[in-house]
Amino acid sequence: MKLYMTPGSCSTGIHILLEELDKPFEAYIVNLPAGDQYKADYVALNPKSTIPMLVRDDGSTLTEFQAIAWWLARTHPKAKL
Ligand SMILES: N[C@@H](CCC(=O)N[C@@H](CS)C(=O)NCC(=O)O)C(=O)O
Repeated sequence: MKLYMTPGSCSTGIHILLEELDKPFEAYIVNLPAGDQYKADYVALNPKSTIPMLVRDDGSTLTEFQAIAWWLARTHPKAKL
C-alpha cells in the first residue's frame, strides 16, 4: 500500500495505524505548503487535493481519514485497531 501524507498533519494518524499492521507500506510526502496537492499527478489520483490518501494493493484509492481507518481495521482484524 502507499500512503500519501504530510508529516505533522491529520494524515499522521493513518501513518500510525499502518505502522501497527504487520505489512510493509510506502509513505509519500505531499508538501501541502508548496501546493503539491494541486499538481496534476496528485489531482489525477485524488481530485479532492487532500491528504491522507491510501492507494491499496489493487491500485484503488481511498480518501477521508475515517474511511481509511475503518477499512484498515476491517481488513486487518488481527491488528485489533
Ligand atoms: N475530510 C478529510 C479532510 C482532509 C484534509 O482536509 N486534510 C488536510 C490536511 S490535515 C488537507 O489535505 N488540506 C489540503 C490543503 O490544505 O490544501 C479527511 O477527513 O480526510
